[in-house]
Amino acid sequence: MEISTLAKAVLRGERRALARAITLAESGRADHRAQATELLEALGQSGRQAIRIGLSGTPGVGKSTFIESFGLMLIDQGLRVAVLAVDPSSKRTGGSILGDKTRMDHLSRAPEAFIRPSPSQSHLGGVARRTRDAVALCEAAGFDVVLVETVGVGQSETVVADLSDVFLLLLAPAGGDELQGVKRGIMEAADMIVVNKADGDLKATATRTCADYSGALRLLRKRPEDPEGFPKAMTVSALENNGLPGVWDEIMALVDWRRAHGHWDRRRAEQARRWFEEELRETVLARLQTPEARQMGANLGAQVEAGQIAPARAAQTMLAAIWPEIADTPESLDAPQDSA
Ligand SMILES: Nc1nc2c(ncn2[C@@H]2O[C@H](COP(=O)(O)OP(=O)(O)O)[C@@H](O)[C@H]2O)c(=O)[nH]1
Ligand SMILES: [Mg+2]
Repeated sequence: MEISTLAKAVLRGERRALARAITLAESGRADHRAQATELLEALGQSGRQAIRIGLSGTPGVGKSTFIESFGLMLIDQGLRVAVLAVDPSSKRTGGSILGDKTRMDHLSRAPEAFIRPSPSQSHLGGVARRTRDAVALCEAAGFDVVLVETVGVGQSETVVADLSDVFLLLLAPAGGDELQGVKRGIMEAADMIVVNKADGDLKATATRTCADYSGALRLLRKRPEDPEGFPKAMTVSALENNGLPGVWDEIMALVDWRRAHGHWDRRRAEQARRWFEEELRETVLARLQTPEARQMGANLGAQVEAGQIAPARAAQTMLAAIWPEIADTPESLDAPQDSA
């Protein structure tokens, strides 16, 4: 299919075209990636923006249940909802959302929804890039809200926080000591902490947990991108469908405030810059990791160990072979790593 034809179908919001476009973007093949880039460029002018909501939480906390209830509520309000997953640990057969489609039974059957499991690839950088592209494709397809779910595995929350406009941390009700189990970095990235399962026997514990986190959030450094009262903690019951409109209201209050004060655009601009820098790094590293490059690197490394060649000379020799264009300026690879 022509890229321009696919672009038009995506812009019309056709879910099959969107799925196909995401498959292109997820492909490891260089020609597919080139097509995906061409497609994203063709779609870049659409000017459509979704509200991108990142959702993180440990397995069992109720992410899928929350997304099902929350997504259906948004659809009820006339919105179109896309759900993407980031799970660096997922294998082709066991993608987190795929196994969960039963939990999202109603949502997955709604014509206003689009659900996509995590790409099956373990390398986090690759997953991050593919998810970014998938989010951009969903935006171009006219989805109003893009929910990006991640299980709390290693650095995947950071990836999701970095591609969302609003980042939610979902927690379960728990005793007092549990607070320490949440990594500080995640707390600092969260715009809202949502304590789920505030129902039945768990209701009182949920309320207490929520109060604990409200207190903890108040102790964090104040961020310029937050209005009064944020980040904030709330309780919900995804199962009994309680408190979800309140979560949406707070998200919209935050979004409106950030838009009005320039933080929305600034955050997106900063994200775009970081993605560019990452893409650059990934591309350079990929060039060093072809089988030929690895072989050459192993040989040169052995020579360096044996004292037969100076490290700098070995590096230059290797670059001259695999990347003649930049071999003259090896110091350009020496740029300081940013902390992101
Ligand atoms: N009591 C209660 N149970 C819930 C709630 N939300 C989810 N659960 C249950 O928690 C378990 C894990 O839910 P799931 O959505 O699969 O969690 P995930 O692993 O984070 O996606 C399931 O048995 C759900 O029925 C809730 O609001 N209240
Ligand atoms: Mg799940």
